[in-house]
Amino acid sequence: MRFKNLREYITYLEDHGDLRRIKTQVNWDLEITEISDRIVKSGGPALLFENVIGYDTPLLINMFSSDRRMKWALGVDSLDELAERIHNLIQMMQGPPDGLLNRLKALGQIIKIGSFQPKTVNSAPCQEITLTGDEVDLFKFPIMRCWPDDAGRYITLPLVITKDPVSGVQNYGMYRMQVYDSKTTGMHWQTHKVGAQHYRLNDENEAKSFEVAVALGGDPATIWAGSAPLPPDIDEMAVAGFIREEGVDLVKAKTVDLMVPAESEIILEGYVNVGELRTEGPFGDHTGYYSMEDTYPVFHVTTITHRKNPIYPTTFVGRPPTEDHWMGKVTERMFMPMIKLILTEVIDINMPAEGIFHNLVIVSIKKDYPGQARKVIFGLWGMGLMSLSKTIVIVDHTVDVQNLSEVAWRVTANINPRQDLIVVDGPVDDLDIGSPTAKFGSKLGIDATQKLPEEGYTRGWPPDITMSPDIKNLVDRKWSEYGID
Ligand SMILES: Cc1cc2nc3c(=O)[nH]c(=O)nc-3n(C[C@H](O)[C@H](O)[C@H](O)COP(=O)(O)O)c2cc1C
Ligand SMILES: [Mn+2]
Repeated sequence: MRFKNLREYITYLEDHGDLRRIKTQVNWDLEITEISDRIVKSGGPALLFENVIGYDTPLLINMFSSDRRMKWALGVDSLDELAERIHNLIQMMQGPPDGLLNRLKALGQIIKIGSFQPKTVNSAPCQEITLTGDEVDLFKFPIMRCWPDDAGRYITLPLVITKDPVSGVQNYGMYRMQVYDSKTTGMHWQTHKVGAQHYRLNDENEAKSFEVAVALGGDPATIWAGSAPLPPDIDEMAVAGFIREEGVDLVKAKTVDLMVPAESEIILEGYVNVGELRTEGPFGDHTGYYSMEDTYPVFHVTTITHRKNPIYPTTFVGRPPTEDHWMGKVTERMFMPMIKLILTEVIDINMPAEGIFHNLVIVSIKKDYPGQARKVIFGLWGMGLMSLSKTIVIVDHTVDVQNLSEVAWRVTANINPRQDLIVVDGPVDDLDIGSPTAKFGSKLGIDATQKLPEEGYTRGWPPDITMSPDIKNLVDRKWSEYGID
């Protein structure tokens, strides 16, 4: 199923018993977090709060927070299906396929992908209502305060749209926004993110300010795409189109020179001044800790457009797992084929919820030569946002990285700590709490593969214990005779 917008997705979830409408009055201040956190931790449904104190606008939360909903949101049967499609795409690009039939197939694929590109439309549901001047008021929407020590109310599921001032290519990133007052917010793009890069490019070009638009709501693949760590010049909307197999409709924003997803619920238009920084935070973050005050740019909202009866989409993060875990799992699956393109020995990757993406990356490899695990560790530390991985664990291909019990067993059994741990210094995630200074710290690589003689392991790796197949068959056959169950 493909969704044109958030409404269609909500209807689908409701039809499949995976959405609850809550008509009881609730407070945007903390109460919704507590309800949603209980639901997310128990694998419950998406929630549509229809009666938030002081608001007519309904609030949607937990729309992605299960494996099943995440797959529905993207219109796929499994996340590996998505990885498979990317793998095929990469293969197609790698060289001309032999034979006329294959060539025609490749041509067909390319044409198909071409039709998934964003399309420009002239009128859009997200522009049914336009608010300017004094009408601009962010408090028209039921924006949550998530945790007791949060500095204020935060927009947590925005698609922040900026333009590279040199190439003109737009970027779409999900960066939370602290609401300072009715017309200004923080703009929490971290150092290593493309929004921050656009800010720096504008600074280098001596621009005084630059335009920013923020989309809230839209079809679920488009919302998700804002969280994908794509290389700067890869268009998130093309990726969203590729996932849903239909181009995303874009419309020109009313007052800024940026294209915004036409089917959004709400669009904020405005600007960021270069050099204007303001304290942002504390914010109860997906690390499970508060991210403390820091300074970030300020977003000035000059115009708001929205649908006639908008729905406000949001999320909260906190002690894992929270909704962002399921959003991140898609990234993990989708990026595997691209990682394998360079690190061909990689078999599987797991970034478990407890490791909130950058704290723990477990990788299985097909090891063929000495030192190969180290090659993979350093390769990942040189690759996009993977460079921020604090702990990388490498195991052999025989280990199921998705099984954390198996990983704990193999890793602790296999390592000789003095030899197998690599510690290096480098850039760390802005949210890292372990490094004594922000943004710079150390990282750990663990080589838990079987060691080879060339790696100094000369006493012969012991074999795994497995039962012989004939005895297994015998016991299978006789199982009922034993009278055990
Ligand atoms: C719910 C959620 C909230 C996020 N909040 C932030 C944030 O406040 N700041 C940030 O830099 N990244 C945040 N991220 C991660 C970015 O969206 C992600 O790194 C993405 O790659 C950014 O887009 P970019 O690569 O185009 O910069 C968040 C992700 C999710 C799923
Ligand atoms: Mn991007």
